[in-house]
Amino acid sequence: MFGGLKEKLLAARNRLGASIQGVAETQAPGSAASATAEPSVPPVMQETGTPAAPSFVDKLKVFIIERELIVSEKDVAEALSDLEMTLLESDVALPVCDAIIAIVKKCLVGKHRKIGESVDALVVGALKSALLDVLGKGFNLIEFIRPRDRPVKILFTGVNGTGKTTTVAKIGSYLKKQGFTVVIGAGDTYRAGAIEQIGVHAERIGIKIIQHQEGADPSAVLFDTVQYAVSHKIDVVLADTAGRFHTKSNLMNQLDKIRRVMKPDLIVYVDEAVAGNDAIVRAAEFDRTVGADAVILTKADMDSRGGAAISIAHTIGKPLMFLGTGQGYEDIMPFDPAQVVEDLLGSDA
Ligand SMILES: Nc1nc2c(ncn2[C@@H]2O[C@H](COP(=O)(O)OP(=O)(O)O)[C@@H](O)[C@H]2O)c(=O)[nH]1
Ligand SMILES: [Mg+2]
Repeated sequence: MFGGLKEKLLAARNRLGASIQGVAETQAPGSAASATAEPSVPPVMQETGTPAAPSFVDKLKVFIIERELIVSEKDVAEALSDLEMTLLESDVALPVCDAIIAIVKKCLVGKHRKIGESVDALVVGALKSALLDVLGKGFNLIEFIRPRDRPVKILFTGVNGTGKTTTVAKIGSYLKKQGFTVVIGAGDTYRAGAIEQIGVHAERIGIKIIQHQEGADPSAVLFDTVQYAVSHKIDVVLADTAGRFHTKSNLMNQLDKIRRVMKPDLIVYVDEAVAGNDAIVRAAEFDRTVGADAVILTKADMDSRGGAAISIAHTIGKPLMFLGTGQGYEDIMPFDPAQVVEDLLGSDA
């Protein structure tokens, strides 16, 4: 997941580190700093027995800041513009790139008195703060459900084929494991085979489903689902819906009716991570027309660029709640910004 982005961030981190190391060397009288760095690099033994050259990151890690270091904007300008290109190539939205660059710059430019810290730690710290800032806090579904009146009604929306139905099943299974009772409403009455598809999922995960005939009014199905949940004291209603494009006003009106009839506590917008910027544009449109309280990005397992996941919370101002990571019911993970940043920058890759 996001392997391409991880690799590119490592390269950007190296370039930033190299420019700061250059500054430190020129500010150290007689290049004393660089002299202290070299001998402490342990020679890494390869399987052949010949010592391998230490990686660039290793060199930066042992390049310790030994005296006050002053970094100017000019010193890091080139490396920052490389970072910007890296982010744009990874499908990170432009305003998010700008926000990341501004924070990294703010962290790096100026006086550094952290004597004893490595140049690499300085750079990684700056990148981490920037990523954490744009990723926001995430959204804990369990904490959302727990204190609310029953049933807690969750409506899933989005375009066709992005993984809504699969996600409804995954969330159903996840909530069941957490001890909640769940009912699913088969609100996609539009696409041929959709009712059967969600029916098969529901049976496999052992969750009750409420369904009408193909072509029925989805508002009526979901109204019945809520009634069922009320009379059976079910904790959570998961409402599947037909995929639709925000440009089709009749279908968007239908969604509006569903919203009025069902009165969801939470509207979840589902899209696929692989759609990159398209997912962000669509999410913003859905949020504007029917509203969205949280986002799920599916197919993160097939997405190497990571741009949508990095950009969506900052761009539309709604938290990313889960990432879909495969086709199985277990393949869903709560989106934890700290964990994602750790995965992207934590080890040397
Ligand atoms: N690799 C992968 N495939 C997924 C994921 N989520 C859904 N899919 C697949 O995407 C396809 C469309 O899913 P579906 O739930 O029918 O989408 P819907 O039209 O939005 O309801 C199916 O083949 C799913 O198995 C995911 O996280 N990873
Ligand atoms: Mg579906």
